[in-house]
Amino acid sequence: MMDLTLYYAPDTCARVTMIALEEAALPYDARLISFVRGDHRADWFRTLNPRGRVPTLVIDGAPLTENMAILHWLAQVRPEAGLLPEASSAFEQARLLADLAWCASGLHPIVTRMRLPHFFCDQPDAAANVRALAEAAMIAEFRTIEARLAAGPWWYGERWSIIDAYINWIWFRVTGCGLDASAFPRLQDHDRRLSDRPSVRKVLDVHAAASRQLAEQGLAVNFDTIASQVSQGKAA
Ligand SMILES: N[C@@H](CCC(=O)N[C@@H](CS)C(=O)NCC(=O)O)C(=O)O
Repeated sequence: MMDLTLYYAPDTCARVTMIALEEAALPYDARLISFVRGDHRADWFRTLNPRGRVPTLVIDGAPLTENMAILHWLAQVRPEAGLLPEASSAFEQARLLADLAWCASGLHPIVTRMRLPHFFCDQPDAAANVRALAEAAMIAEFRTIEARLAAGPWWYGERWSIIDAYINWIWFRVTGCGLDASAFPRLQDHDRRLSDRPSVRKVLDVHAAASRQLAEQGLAVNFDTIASQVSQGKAA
């Protein structure tokens, strides 16, 4: 039996990793970290992940970082969980990696630009433009996903995969910061169906409880505070 520890923060992309662990039915220890307290910048955490990010999964004492690598590894060690479709050639395997890479390096950075536009320009007045450009890029991506969902309920048609959880986390993040969901009825339906999965329900409950716990300790992430700290040069 492997010893697994997942470092996560509520509502971050570590939600996708946690869903993958639940779907794989692998026991793991979930360790909540606080961005507000600066846990991710602490030396102990940097030894696990020098970039100070979640998710970080420690496997028998060895850290693995980058969501796409973690998800790919989980799909390989637990093929029976069906996190990704079976690949019968190197080419098919590479195409699955392409989808994971698109989520992590194509979609996720747009989320960050929408939620934290002030991190991407040194002119406070221009943050609204960064946000508007990011939103336009996200809408273009969602149009593609919406069109693909016409062929079946999930990204890979009739079969669910971890790509669906990744897309859904992106959806949750950007509809949660003002993107109008009404133009994307299939993505809305995808969200409803995904939320019915026991793994997802469980992880949403864990993240909600973690958010409450941090809020009670005065450690809730406040995006307005971050924006004002950035404009005053106080945030990293
Ligand atoms: N490329 C990384 C990005 C991970 C990432 O950006 N995680 C965010 C949460 S969604 C984080 O830890 N942010 C903390 C920070 O940037 O200081 C991955 O895909 O795992």
